[in-house]
Amino acid sequence: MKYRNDIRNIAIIAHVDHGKTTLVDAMLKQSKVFRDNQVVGELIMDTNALEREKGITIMSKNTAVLYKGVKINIIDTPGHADFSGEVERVISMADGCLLLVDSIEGPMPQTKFVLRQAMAKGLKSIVVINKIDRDNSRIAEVIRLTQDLFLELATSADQLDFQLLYASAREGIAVTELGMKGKDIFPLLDCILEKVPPPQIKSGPFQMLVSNLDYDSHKGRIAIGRIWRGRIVPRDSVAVISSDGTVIHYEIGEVFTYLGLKRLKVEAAEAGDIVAVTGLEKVSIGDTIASLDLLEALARIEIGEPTIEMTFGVNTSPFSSREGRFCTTRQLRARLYKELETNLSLRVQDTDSPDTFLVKGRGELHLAVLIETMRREGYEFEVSRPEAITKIVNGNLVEPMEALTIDTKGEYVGVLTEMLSKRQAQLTDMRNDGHDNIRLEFHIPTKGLIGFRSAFLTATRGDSIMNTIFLGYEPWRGEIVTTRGSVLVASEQGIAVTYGLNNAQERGDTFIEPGTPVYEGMIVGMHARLQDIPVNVCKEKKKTNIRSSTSDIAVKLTPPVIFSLEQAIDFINNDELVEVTPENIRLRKKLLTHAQRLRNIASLRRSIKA
Ligand SMILES: Nc1nc2c(ncn2[C@@H]2O[C@H](COP(=O)(O)OP(=O)(O)OP(=O)(O)O)[C@@H](O)[C@H]2O)c(=O)[nH]1
Ligand SMILES: [Mg+2]
Repeated sequence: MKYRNDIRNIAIIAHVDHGKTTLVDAMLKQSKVFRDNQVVGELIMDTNALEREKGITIMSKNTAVLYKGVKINIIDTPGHADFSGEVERVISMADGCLLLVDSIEGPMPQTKFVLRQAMAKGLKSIVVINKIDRDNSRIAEVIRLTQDLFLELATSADQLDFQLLYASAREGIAVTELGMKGKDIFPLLDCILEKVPPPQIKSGPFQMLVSNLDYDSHKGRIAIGRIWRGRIVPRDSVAVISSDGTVIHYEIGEVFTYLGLKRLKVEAAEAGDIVAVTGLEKVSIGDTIASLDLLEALARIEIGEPTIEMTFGVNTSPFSSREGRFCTTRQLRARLYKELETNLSLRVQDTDSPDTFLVKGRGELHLAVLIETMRREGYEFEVSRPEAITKIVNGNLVEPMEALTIDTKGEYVGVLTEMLSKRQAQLTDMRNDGHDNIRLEFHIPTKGLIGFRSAFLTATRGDSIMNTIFLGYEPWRGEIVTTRGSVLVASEQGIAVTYGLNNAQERGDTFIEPGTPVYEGMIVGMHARLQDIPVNVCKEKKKTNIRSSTSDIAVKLTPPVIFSLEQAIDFINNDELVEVTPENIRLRKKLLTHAQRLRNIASLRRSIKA
């Protein structure tokens, strides 16, 4: 077997926020891929608008640096569990991985998940203890926990032999020994050259696995992936082998490799490199592009299954088609099915109702990001409450289970355990570091996590962190009694006014400002009692001739509770919907009139009795 020493392919993997994208910044900046006066900023690879807003990576991306004459192809991956599919999608392009571990948090659930992925693909690991600049770092313990993790996951002795480095991605330094004074990131790059095996070159007819797709309005569809065998030049004749074995012939357009943030047009590329090629009109992630001389498909990319589902439907509210550019069933359907091309862990299904689609994802954030992206593109639609996906296995109903890790303070432990026990969680571990930092671990059905995040943030005043990871399916544990209170529902269509809202505020908290257009059935507030209350928020004060000196003093409303999209999805019950438009997020009852809702309750009661 031959190797090419001029390339290394690495994936950067870790738990969310452990500093992957910041480390890529340091590598890009110090390897001088930018002009000296170029302003590049931070988290350079997080190019997507939502990534920048949320401060997290959502999609895996490729870049490359040149160091000592070697091109290091780098794949930055997301660390949030909801985007695990992105790690699975790209990991097979790499020969080695940088596993980042935060010097305070230590290995977290997603650290384990991604390391397992890397080991399964036989990647060589380099462990980088990151954020060593932070006060209170507990490096010795973090190393011990990381070693434990390797012991737990390794399936062969050589997987236990990992190189250890220490870094501050933010300061752009890495050192091989603790206590050394770092000045740059080069020790890490040297380690990559030394420890990550160079890619093998298999000679023979061209063969490449497509791991990503991109689109360019001039060049059309761009297929990105690693060449496993042979070489490619522009205008080569190739075939795309798709999942069902269909073979389509194409002529390659252009061929690109990566350097920094650019794609460089090249005259040829060879096995071991990561390339982008144009000219393939129909190609999907997971397909093999092969030379016509040997039509051999590579193993397809395996992606874990989705765990939650919700419906996306055409907007049926009285305000439909006022704010969106794309509002029809046809447009919604086409957009959802198009998403499947790149969002591999997503599933879309038609339902009995032609206006409604069932969309399945890896978690609430996974679906919320899709909703937010579509709304910004101009789509208008309505979504239902997310539900855990249950299955029948050997005749038994099973449901997804997750491990929930919470880092909190002693004062919140009581309220958290109480909230979680109502959601069918079981405490599996509790550790106190002696400084009142407490880590709680729970085993919880996915259904118990729906709506939990907002309650958690409120209960701990934003002072704690929670993480979840999918464990597997277990027997169904029964319904969870909803813990949410009821809502205030607009009883009339019109414009909300201060007087009406003030009356509503005597019953509970309101969600809208005066001047907001409302329709009958729209949810305008919440309260703690059991039954929903219709309120007329458009009601004006009766005009009288007699001026009363006290009642005319301007009423001061309590500021409304405004939900983010994720909070809105978290909040609604099964008989409610979130209406999403480019301009607004409204909550509504599925049945808009009070009479319809009463009839529905009555018929539900009858069917329970029967
Ligand atoms: N103190 C300190 N903070 C760091 C360091 N590296 C990263 N951070 C901070 O940690 C936060 C998360 O960094 P990112 O680089 O976005 O983390 P990530 O692993 O790419 O996160 P995801 O892609 O969302 O999984 C940012 O606020 C960084 O500034 C470091 O070495 N020291
Ligand atoms: Mg990142």
